[in-house]
Amino acid sequence: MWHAAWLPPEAFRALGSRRTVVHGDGALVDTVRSEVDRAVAASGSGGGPTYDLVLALDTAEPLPAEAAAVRAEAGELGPEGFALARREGVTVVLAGGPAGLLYGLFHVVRLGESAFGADRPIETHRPWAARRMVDHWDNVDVHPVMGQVERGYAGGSIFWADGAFRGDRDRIRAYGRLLAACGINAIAANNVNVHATEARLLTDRLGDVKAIADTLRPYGIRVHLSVTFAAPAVLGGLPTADPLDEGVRSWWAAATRRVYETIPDFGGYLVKADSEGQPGPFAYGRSHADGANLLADALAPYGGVVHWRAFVYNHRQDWRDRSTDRARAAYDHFAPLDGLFRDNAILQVKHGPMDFQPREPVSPVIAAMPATRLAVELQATQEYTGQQLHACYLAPMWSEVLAFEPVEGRFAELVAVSNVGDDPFWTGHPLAQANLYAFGRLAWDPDADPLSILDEWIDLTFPEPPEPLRQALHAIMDGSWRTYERYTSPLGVGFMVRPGSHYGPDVDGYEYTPWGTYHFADRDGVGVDRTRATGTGFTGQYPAPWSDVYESLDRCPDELLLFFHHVPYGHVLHSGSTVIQHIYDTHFAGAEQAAEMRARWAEAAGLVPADVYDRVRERLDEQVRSAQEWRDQVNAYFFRKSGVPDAEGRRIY
Ligand code: GCW
Repeated sequence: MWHAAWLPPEAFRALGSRRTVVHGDGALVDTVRSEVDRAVAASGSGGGPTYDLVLALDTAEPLPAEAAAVRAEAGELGPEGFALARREGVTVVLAGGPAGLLYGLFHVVRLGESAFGADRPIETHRPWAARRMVDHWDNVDVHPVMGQVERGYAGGSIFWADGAFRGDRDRIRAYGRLLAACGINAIAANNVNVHATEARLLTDRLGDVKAIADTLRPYGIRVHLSVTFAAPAVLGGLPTADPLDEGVRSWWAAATRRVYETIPDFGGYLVKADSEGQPGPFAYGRSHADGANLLADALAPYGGVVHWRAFVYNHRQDWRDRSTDRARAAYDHFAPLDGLFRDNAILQVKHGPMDFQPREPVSPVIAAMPATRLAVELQATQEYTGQQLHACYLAPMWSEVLAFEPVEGRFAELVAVSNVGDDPFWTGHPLAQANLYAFGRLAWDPDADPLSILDEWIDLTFPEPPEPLRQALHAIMDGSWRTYERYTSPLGVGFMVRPGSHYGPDVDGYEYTPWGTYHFADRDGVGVDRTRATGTGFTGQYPAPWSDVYESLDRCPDELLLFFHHVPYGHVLHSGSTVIQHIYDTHFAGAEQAAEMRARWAEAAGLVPADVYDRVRERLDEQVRSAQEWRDQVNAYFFRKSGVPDAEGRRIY
């Protein structure tokens, strides 16, 4: 069996002990009914002559008087929105559509007893974005290098094993339930790197995709598929995959028609093209707008969308060539195409210009394409943030990204790379569940406070948590992203991870590789000069005032200094410290904080189930070990390069 994550039976206690009536029809309303029945059955009560909770579609006829009163005040709810109020001893959830009723139900679960206490004024909830999606980097076959799940740190895939569909519908259904309970309504079921077997999900393996879609549908989740741009050639035997070729266009039209005949509510395609070896329109001298529009046109008759990734850069660059800057690539490729994409083409942009580092500036692409639908891609799977061996609560980082003023309102949806696998705890590290939960909540409301989200997650996952447990969890998780940042690469410079696995320190691991991920440390200084004045000019991709803030050595925020500037070790930060002393101080502090996290977890002993306790403790042991390794390698490296001793005389090897 698997861990209940944020839906343990106890979280349904308040609901299950009430008498509930459900008004409305349809498959999702049936799901709501079955959730209520299950909660009632588990609590062994729920009887009584009157009702305490009304869950109603606003179109249901007749509506009980309490719900009609809410309808009179609620305003436009939309298909996924709902209103909640409590008056005279009855709680009402009124939804604008069946999915809204499901979200309203899970909101009642979140509220617990407080949904049934004192009167509550009407509150309305509507998702900020219509699509809230997770992308699985799950392979169907076990890939010789990447395994079953690329960058997966939670065991195998819940969908695929060794080339076959696993067919574990109970697990997939349980997954759908978890996703719905945090507001997620779409998934991509396979890796964006589409290998030979995965390509066939579009054609003769479509039945597997249908099985997943059928299983997730009762929880309001639509399935999308990663496809290879070369499909007409590799699957259809055409001589070309040129997006402007008529034969290619009809091939995609026919393939897409078959998909919708099989899965009428299919979400659409996800494409990684001309990126890290995946095929794309460049081979035919066509643009990425041509490529995306080809698929958008095939999907349009059915209301489908194509998510087209902007992660396009030269991964075969020469480290000797200082003029090529990977950070520039997405903007250079895509900003000139603004306005050329179809309405149902969504450009999916990683949140930073590089690649999911613990600290990056926000991608300038997001502010540069006002006439294009954009999705911002976040990475719940902790590729560069401790691989689910380290506790690293990412919502504070994501919130910073989403609140960055030039990008606010510039993107239409959020996507996260999934951190889920067939591990009993879903995410390897039980505390990493909070990242998936928080992603869903932020995709629903990007302004939500990450620490309040964490409290929601704590209350659901550990129902009625004793205060010491809540405090220990906050002590461990609230600042865990910044702690991770402290003991890894300094001041926004990024990478310094072991090539390939991306786990653990290797300061020069990427310094002379073709991947474009350099720090340029020498005996005098460190950092990448990305200024317009003397560097790669990347700062010029930002709108004012950020183009000037980042350009200026004085104004550039400390945490991004080495992303934008190459400075001497003695350069004084806004904090008052020198760069070299900052490196030493943060690395000693970060490793110490990791040890404190482990100490705090001891307080949770006996307050959480033993299997959760043990799993987290094991992982904290590894985090402490790894943080020390990072500390010692990074400090030794910079001490040896610079020759500058630590002002506090601590041990550097
Ligand atoms: O972060 C990098 C990963 C690759 C991944 C790629 C991408 C799916 O190291 O494993 O490939 O990004 O986002 O496409």
